Amino acid sequence: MHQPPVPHVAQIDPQVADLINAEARRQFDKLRMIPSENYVSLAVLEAAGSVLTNKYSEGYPGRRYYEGQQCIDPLERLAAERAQALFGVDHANVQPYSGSPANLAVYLAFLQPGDTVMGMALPMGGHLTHGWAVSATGKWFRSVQYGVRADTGRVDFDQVRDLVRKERPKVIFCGGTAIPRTIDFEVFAQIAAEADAILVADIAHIAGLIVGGAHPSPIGHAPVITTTTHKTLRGPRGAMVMSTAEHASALDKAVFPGLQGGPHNHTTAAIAVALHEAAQPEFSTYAHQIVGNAKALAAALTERGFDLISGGTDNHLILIDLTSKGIAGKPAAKALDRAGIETNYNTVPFDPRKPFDPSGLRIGTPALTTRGLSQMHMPQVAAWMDEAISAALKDDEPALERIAGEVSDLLAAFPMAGWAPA
Ligand code: DSN
Repeated sequence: MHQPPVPHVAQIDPQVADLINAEARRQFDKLRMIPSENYVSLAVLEAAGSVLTNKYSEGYPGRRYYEGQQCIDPLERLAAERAQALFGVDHANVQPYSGSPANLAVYLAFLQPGDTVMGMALPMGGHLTHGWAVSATGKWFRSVQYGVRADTGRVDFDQVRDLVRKERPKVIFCGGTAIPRTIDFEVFAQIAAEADAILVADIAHIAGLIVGGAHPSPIGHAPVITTTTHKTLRGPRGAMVMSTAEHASALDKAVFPGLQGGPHNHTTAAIAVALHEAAQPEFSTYAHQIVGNAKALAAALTERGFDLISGGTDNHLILIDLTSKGIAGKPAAKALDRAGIETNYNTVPFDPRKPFDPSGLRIGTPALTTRGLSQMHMPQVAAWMDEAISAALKDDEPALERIAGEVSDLLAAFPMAGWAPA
């Protein structure tokens, strides 16, 4: 059953309780390999489920539009101070509801509609809010997009430099959602300086790796940093905007009252707990293990003939072009899910297929690392993935069922916060 148990939900609304318990069980049984997902601790779960959800707190500590902030003000200060200490930034705003609002706050703080913004194109590994055409950021701003080199799968800095010189963006985003390699914040900063552009590092995917010392930090290179709190950082669904002192006021005004109303105080509490956990020495072990697992998995997949974008990984994420395996990303992801392996289909750079039926598969190791799996398990994970994809090509459902059973048998030995036998 779900941990902490949900007896009151079960009594008042058994339909919802059944779904919560079933999801907890599903998370226990499956090899969860979506690189933006994780398992939070029981402490984070408890804080996120607390009575803090009852309270409105529009404004900032000491400057609220509602009374009764005796506990919320110190809580929000604590969360912000922990973020500042952990990341080494002057200022942290912990109120953004999630990553997209955090990035929108950057636009509101520094740009007028129609101004030029630059970011990595979504199919190249960027994010919708980095100026992709279907997003408000691509519709209401003049967006210039960069990508990766076809031969290396890595950021094309020649293209970035040329575009910056020609288009003079006011804001440049680096970072994204499907980048398997280290982000060179220093080079981005040098290029941004040529145009007096504000460099924004969106570290949503790698925040936990940065804190744990398993990825270089953007501090000193990017004056503005956005991140979600629920990926490698292993906190609740939420986000933060961090910056130098110079940009603090503009960003705060953009988050509230520019974009949002009352902060989600239960989330703020859970972020504070997650930041406390991330400050412990064992978090560094976890961060390095994520990368160790991803590298071991990438090597095992390569040995089995999988075509990895950029030839491997430096971080938590692996992007596979399945073309050489004779299957598209979507049917592969669906078959893998039936085999107990949860992934997401994804475009690959220069993908000739459509985003809803792309050539690639995006996988990662944060959740399975939290679960306790290590390098020694990665050849088996690669073997299951290979077998499941071969089974999908032959419509071999019994093979997928067999793999799902083997996956669940392995995971039974690795406890998770959030589910325990009844
Ligand atoms: N949805 C997130 C991810 O999966 O990477 C990005 O917004």
